[in-house]
Amino acid sequence: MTGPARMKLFHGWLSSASRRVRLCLAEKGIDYDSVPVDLAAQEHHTPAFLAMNPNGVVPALVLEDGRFLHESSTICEYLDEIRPQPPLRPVDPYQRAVMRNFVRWTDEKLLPHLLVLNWSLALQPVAARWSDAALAERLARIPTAERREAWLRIARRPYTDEEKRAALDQLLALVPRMEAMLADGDWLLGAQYTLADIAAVPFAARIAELAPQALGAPAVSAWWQRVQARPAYARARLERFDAALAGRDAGHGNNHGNNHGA
Ligand SMILES: N[C@@H](CCC(=O)N[C@@H](CS)C(=O)NCC(=O)O)C(=O)O
Repeated sequence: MTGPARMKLFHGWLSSASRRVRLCLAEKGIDYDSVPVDLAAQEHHTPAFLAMNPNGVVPALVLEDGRFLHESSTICEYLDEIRPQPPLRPVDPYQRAVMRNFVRWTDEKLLPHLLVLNWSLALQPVAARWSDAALAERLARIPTAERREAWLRIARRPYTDEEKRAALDQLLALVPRMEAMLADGDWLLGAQYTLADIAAVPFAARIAELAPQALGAPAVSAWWQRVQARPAYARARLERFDAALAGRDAGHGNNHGNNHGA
């Protein structure tokens, strides 16, 4: 006997955009089918995946009625619309606009730098082994020029230590920005936990691993403790990057082992 249809999330365990959606689903208490996508095997560049997300990136959400949604920020807003409790967006339109601008800032100004750091660890060892012919064939499946270039870099011109240091510096811009926003309350927009906090969590989690001292700013440090104490944080399973990769490299068959993220 089959139960009622559930949403299906195609995601990467280590992917920041996927983590954001898992956090949102967990806050809402929505049960869903989890479908990990193997990025190194380019499962997200198959025709079947591109039909769900034409950008060829994770996550993609399949709704109960079979329709698809992509873009983590859009998915989170959609989930808040259809499942209003607990609310994850401010009621005040101005605050909502501030929330959206913050989320957009994390997408545009943080994710590209985290990509440099994460792909160097997770994808470079795999992509560097591809032959020129295999690489050309793989690049041809990637729908955007930006990500084709990123895959070419990681396969053939790995990011230098200097580039990685610069990427980390850019990522750390999150901390002073959050410290200023937290002057008015426990969460980024004041008293309410919102999609702005959820957008920041995956980046904070990586900063906690890469440069833990940077999270020492007083308000950010207290925020990070509060985030980790939320039951939804545990349910979203933001496993440590190094532990997940060690599991993969040791060939453990855990469900974190075969996928990678930015
Ligand atoms: N703006 C997109 C970004 C999605 C994205 O970049 N996903 C990364 C993982 S965080 C990915 O799929 N990387 C693999 C690739 O680009 O080939 C969103 O928020 O959904």
